[in-house]
Amino acid sequence: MPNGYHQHNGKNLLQQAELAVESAIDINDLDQIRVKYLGKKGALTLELKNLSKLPIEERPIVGEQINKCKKKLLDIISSKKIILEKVEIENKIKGSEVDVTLPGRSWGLGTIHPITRTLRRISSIFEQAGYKIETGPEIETEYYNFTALNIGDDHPARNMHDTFYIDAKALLRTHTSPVQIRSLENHGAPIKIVAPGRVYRCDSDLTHTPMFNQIEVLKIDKNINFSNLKSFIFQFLSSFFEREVELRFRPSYFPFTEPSAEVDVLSESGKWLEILGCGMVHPNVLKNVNIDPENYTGFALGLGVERLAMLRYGISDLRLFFENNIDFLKQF
Ligand code: 2U9
Repeated sequence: MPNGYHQHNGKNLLQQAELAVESAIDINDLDQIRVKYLGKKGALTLELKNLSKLPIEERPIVGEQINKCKKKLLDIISSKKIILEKVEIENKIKGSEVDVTLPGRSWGLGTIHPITRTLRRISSIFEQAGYKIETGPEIETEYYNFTALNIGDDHPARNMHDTFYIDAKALLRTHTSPVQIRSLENHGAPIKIVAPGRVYRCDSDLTHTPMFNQIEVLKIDKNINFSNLKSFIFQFLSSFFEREVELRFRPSYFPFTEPSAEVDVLSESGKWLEILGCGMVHPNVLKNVNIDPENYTGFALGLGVERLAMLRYGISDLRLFFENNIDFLKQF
C-alpha cells in the first residue's frame, strides 16, 4: 500500500467508466452507465458505503478520493451527453421526411403571354395620347357588327365562310368595331377611344387563326382630316418600333372608312411590311349613330396584335402563340 492507507477501487472503476462513456452510442446507453457507477447501487456509490469498514482515521482521505472520482465521472458524462444530444438531433433531421432547415422549393413565376404584352404595350401608347380603352361583347348582332358599319346586306364579309353565326340573330364579332358603335351611341362626339379584344373569323391556315386579337382606334371631333391621321400613325409606329419609322400609305377599301389606306413600315432589312389599315370614318357610319357628318369628321385605324407581336419578337410561326409551350412562353 503505497500511501499506507487501504487501497480503494475508485480509480479502477473510474477508468472502466471512462471507457464505457467513450463508447456510449446514445443517451440511453450513457444513462445506463451513469446508473451502473453512480446510481443508488452503483459501483462508486458502493465504494463510499464501504468506507465504514475502514479504520476511522482513513475514512476522510479515501472518501475524498472516491468523491473526486465521482465528480470526474459526472463531468465526463455531462460533456458526453451534450455531444450525444447533438448527434441525436442531427439524426432526427436526417431521418425525418421534411428537413425544415432546407430552403423551400420555388414554384417559379409565370410570365405574361407575348400577345398580352403586345396588346398592353400598344394600348398604353394610345392611352398616353389621351385615348380611353373601351371593351364590349364578343357575341354580337348583325346590326352592330355589320349594318351600323356600312357593311350592306349583300356584302361578302357577311358570308357564312367568314363569320361564325351562333343563330339567326347572334354571331361572333369579326372585328372590335361594334365596341365603337356602342360607345358612340352612349357618348356621342367628340370621342377618342381604343378598342382591344378577341375577334373571330372562319379562317385557318399558316397565317390565319379562327380567333385573333385586334386593336382599333377611333377619333371623332371637329376638323379632323387625313393629315391628322397620318401624323398620328407616324407617332404611334415610331413609338412602337422605338425608331423614326419610314411609312407608305397605299390606297385601300373598307366599307366603314372613306378614303381608306393600308400602311407599310420599311423594316431594318429594307422590306416593306404591312402593319395596319386606316381611313376617315365613312359619313354613313356617322349618320348611323346620329352624328352630323357636316359637323364632325373622324379617323379610324385597325391592326392585328398577333402580327405586330410576330414582328416585335421575330416570331415566324403564328401557331407558337396558341400552343402554350412552356419553353416558348418562358422567354417573355
Ligand atoms: C368605326 C368606324 C371605323 C376600323 C378600321 C381598319 C381600318 C383595318 C384591319 C387591320 C388588320 C382588320 O385585324 S385586321 O385584319 N382593320 O384595316 N379597321 S379602319 O374602322 C372603324 C371602326 C369603327 C365606328
